[in-house]
Amino acid sequence: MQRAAPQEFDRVLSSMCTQPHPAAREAAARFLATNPGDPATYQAVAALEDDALASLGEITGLSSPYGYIASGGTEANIQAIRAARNHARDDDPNVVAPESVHFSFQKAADVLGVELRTVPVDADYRANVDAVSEAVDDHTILVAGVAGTTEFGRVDPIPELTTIAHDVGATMHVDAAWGGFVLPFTDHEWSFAHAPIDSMTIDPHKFGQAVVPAGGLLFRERELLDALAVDTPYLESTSQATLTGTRSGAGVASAAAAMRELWPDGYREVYERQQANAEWLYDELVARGYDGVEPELPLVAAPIPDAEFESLRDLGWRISRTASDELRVVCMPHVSRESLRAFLADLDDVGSG
Ligand code: 0PR
Repeated sequence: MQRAAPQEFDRVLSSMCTQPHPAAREAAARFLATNPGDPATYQAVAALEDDALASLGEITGLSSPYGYIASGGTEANIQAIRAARNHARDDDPNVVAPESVHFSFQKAADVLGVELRTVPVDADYRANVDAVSEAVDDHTILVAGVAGTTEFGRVDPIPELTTIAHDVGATMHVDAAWGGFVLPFTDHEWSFAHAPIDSMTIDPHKFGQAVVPAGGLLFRERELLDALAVDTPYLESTSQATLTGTRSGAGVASAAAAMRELWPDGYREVYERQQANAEWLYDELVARGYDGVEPELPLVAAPIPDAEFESLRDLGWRISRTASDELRVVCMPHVSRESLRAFLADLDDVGSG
């Protein structure tokens, strides 16, 4: 029987996933056959989920977080909106978010029957505060800001957005799915410690170096988590707040292990190395005449011609482009300076510069 080769990470430059930390891999293997959806039966993994939540609380400035380890950012975003909707009980609910918001918000709006109002970003790809302010009304149940956008790695003005949300009685949600494990080492105001935000998405399976699937959903107040709970009559535990039923114990155990191992020093080292890589790559691209977008977090975007993009893909580089055709290089933990040098050498071969 032929076996498929495992993913080679050398040339993966646009993914938001990475090689899991060895401790995360090992923990995942040990908990493969467990189901945190049934905590009374699988008690060891349920205890690890508490550890993982406590770590996520430390990372995001929340001393007693409510929430759980989700399947990823999509589930966490859907559930944050669902919690806000159930809590608000509005007959015509809307959600206001910058247009840079991840496409999981469209899925959420669709499954939850909520109107999604996306508003323009400013010239530097951040949520335009005035536009958000104009879009909210008495039926707004949630305002979202992104802390580390998918396309440009930008951080929205979270404190300002929080004020707008709370002025109309809406919940404030921050999507830090990708940025959450690097932002603690920057000056950005993004977390529960910087503004009275209500909920957050932060994914261990991205910069957290856990195995897939491991997302994170956090609430400041128990009320919002409780707004998700349904009764579970035949289980020992009496209610369940997650969207999925049976869940990956491997994801949960690996998230707990990765954070135990890496927070804070391991994550800081990765941030510093990958931010330096991103800035170096940006300078190299600009020196070659590409009109790059300055990396605020470890993500570089630059418009490149179709032909060059296709040639680089043909050479095996796993790269993608933004909606406006900028090449995106996401400097995840597996991306080395050496591989960026090799990428630039290939770009020089195929490019006009
Ligand atoms: N929020 C933000 C800010 C994101 O960037 C993403 C994913 C999500 C939410 C959704 O997270 P899940 O994919 O865990 O549900 N952003 C990446 C993207 O859509 C996901 C990705 C990851 C894509 C790895 C490719 C890949 O190889 O581009």
